[in-house]
Amino acid sequence: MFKNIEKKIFIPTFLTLIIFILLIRFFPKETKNIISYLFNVCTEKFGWLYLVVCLLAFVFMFCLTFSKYGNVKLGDPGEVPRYNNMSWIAMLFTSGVGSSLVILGFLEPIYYVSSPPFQIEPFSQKAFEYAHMYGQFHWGPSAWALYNPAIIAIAYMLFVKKENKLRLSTACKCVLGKRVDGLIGNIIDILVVFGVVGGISTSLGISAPVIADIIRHVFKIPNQYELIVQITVLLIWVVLFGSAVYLGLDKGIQKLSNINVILAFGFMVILLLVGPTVDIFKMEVSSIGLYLQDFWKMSTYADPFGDGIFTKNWTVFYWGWWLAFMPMMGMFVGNISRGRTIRNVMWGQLIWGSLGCCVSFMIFGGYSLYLQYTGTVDLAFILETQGQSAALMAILETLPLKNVMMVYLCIVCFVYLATTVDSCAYVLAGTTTKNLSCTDEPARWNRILWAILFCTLSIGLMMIDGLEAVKTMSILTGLPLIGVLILLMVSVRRMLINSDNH
Ligand code: NM2
Repeated sequence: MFKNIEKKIFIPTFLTLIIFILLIRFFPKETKNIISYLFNVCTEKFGWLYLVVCLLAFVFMFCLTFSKYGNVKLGDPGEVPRYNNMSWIAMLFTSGVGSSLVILGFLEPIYYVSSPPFQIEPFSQKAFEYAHMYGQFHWGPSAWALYNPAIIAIAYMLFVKKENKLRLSTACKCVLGKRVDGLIGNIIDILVVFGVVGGISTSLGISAPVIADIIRHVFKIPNQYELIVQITVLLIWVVLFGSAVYLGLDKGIQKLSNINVILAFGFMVILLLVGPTVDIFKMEVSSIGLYLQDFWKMSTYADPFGDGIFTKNWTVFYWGWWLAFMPMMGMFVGNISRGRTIRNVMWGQLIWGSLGCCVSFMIFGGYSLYLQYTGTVDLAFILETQGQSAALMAILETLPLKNVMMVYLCIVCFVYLATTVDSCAYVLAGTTTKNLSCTDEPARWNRILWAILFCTLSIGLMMIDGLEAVKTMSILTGLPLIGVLILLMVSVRRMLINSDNH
């Protein structure tokens, strides 16, 4: 059973995570302090770097798609794409985003309106305008661009160079040469594992408590069962995800992704129709203008003369989170993109990924800002005094058939996160398996083991409580991946230039 395991990667990462979980369990206070210290160091000292690298990836993507290399096929000449467009888009979208899109889609604009960027007066008209738009920036094209170098590098290695390993280190081969098989390659893969675990535990840490609270509310389960319900939620996730694993990539993840898109779309349409439809459209039109006008300003807002709180808490956190997801998305989307051209993958990713997020923020954010603006519910106050779950429930309480809508929202979140957890575990198992070809699937026990591990980690993080700890997981694991991303960009460039000479 363990014969095919890459021990050099599996053992150090697995042990570190177990130690970390034990630390959280037995020294919660001390661990929380260390996490808080790390959050400050990363955001204070390196915040600017996250901004630069994100912009770099964005520019890189444009240069590449508009160059002649955009036509390069990630596969054999004449090969048709392995998945049809609909399924491909559904898979790339649902693996890249999870339930946080729904939860933060509703709540993030409320955080922004009470503490806006650019020294804007809280709750002013301008604050509302920016609040509706800013989430779309954090989930928009520049963020999706962070995934591209990894996707292209992996797909090129797998389907053009016919490399037999589903690993991020392999994708850096053009720069590192033989060294990818040595220590440097191992370090890259270890960083990948930490990144994936960090990214997904942020998602679980944000979503699980909120969903558990909604379930408790709908089914009137008393407060003292809070932790039990949270753990049950995580366990159901593992089961749901486990069955998709059992069915494999084609039957499992593909089907679940399609269901995911339909459910999420249905939820948005209902909200748009029962909500203030015209106001939501007005907000969106204004947000698009504001986005285009302020794109460069937002991308470079390091806030050197201010306290930098907005940047640290949001933009840097987000770029860290997207970076942490980068290896997973690179390997996963790279693997499902066989037979497509570079331009097709890049635009597909950018347009459909950003569009999906943008529509979610337009509707969810628009609805909650409307409630706040018209004074129907003081969400900002509820969010500050009672937390995310209470604020989300206050939003859902305003809907017709509120209990049905709450259950519907929970189902959407479940499926959203199951597809993400699923792809993460797939990638982790791939990274920790020896000689895995792109047509093989990593062992099921390996994938389920990872899923159980990050659920345990999330339970730990929930116990030490606090959004900061949850956010730090991504910021911290995303930081070293900045180096990997730069390496990947250089690697893609070299790969393509070399292909010219052949
Ligand atoms: N992002 C923000 O739970 C989730 O929505 C995961 C992670 C895309 C890096 C999203």
